[in-house]
Amino acid sequence: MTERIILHLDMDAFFAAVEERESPHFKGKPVVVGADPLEGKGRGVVSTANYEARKYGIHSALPISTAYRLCPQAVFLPVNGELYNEVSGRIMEILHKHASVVEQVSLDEAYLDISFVGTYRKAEKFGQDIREEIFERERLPASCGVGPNKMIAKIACGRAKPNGILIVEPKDVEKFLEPLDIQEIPGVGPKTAALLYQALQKQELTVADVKKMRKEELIDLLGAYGGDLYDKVRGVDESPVVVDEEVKSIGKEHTFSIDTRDGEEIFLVFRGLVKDVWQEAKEQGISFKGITVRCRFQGFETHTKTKTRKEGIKTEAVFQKEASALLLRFLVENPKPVRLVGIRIGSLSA
Ligand code: TTP
Ligand code: MG
Repeated sequence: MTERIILHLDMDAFFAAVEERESPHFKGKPVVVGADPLEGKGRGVVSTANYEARKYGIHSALPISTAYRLCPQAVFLPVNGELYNEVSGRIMEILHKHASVVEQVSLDEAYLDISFVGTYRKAEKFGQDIREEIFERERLPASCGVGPNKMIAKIACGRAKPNGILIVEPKDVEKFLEPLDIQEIPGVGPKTAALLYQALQKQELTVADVKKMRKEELIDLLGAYGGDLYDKVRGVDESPVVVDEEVKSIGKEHTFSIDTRDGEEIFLVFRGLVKDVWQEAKEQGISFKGITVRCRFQGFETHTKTKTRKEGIKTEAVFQKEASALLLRFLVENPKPVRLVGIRIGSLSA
């Protein structure tokens, strides 16, 4: 693969930053967005906290009752998903204006393949210009990481936060990674880390420690992922920046007026969406193999599942069956109330 230059952009404390922008008198105060704390008795979790609130140990996914205990004087706000969605759309538009290969990963995060700029010096200027444009237009801080692949760009962006930019040139990649905790490598969660600690008889491991392991050892310990990890600790990651197929595909979604766990209601609405998408695809003469189902739970946690069949989908019944099976998996895996369901078709067949 020829040498690439990849940029990762991620907004700082996104939901909280939007709220601070909307209410300037929050400036300097700890702000927590998420479930209602109900004076410490509330259920649900923190969606995000601004950097001021993070000083108290508050972070995403923490029970809201714990957040209240840590900092009862913080400003606690509900999640205003529609607003963040709108802002996100405008930020993504800015990115699309400057690059054609943009992969949006979440509301506030995207990868850009900016190999076209040619040099890392120009890449730094590109990143700074984008951060400035976002700030000028939206008054929101963004951080950027730049490197030869997605993994390095993402880790660099995390280390540039808040409101910074970090460039890691190919010659510096290994030096950059070596001192980092092994859990900074994407895909190494607590379970993988525990297996590695056990194998190396240590309580903590850096990338440099894991780099000493042979490829076979890693594969024996972690299966196929061991092979990937062998590459990753060496700074190698060939995954491409995947352009969203949205323009070519058809999709529909529905936001429930009240978050619900009523399976009958969820499936009734969902079957309607699937039917609409099927009709639209027929009208446009589009045949397709891929189905993506999106589910947003209370707290704005959004997930997608995709299934691509070998053959095109020929009947509405098959489409309904495949789509429902994906949705059912969400409901089985996550007990939270559902806020939104969506269906999208992709992978168009010839
Ligand atoms: P992140 O980019 O992970 O976090 P952040 O933007 O709040 O903070 P930073 O990037 O500076 O570390 O997530 C983006 C938004 O997604 C976040 O503002 C709120 C939402 N979110 C949740 O609702 N639940 C979660 O568990 C996480 C991680 C994020
Ligand atoms: Mg962010």
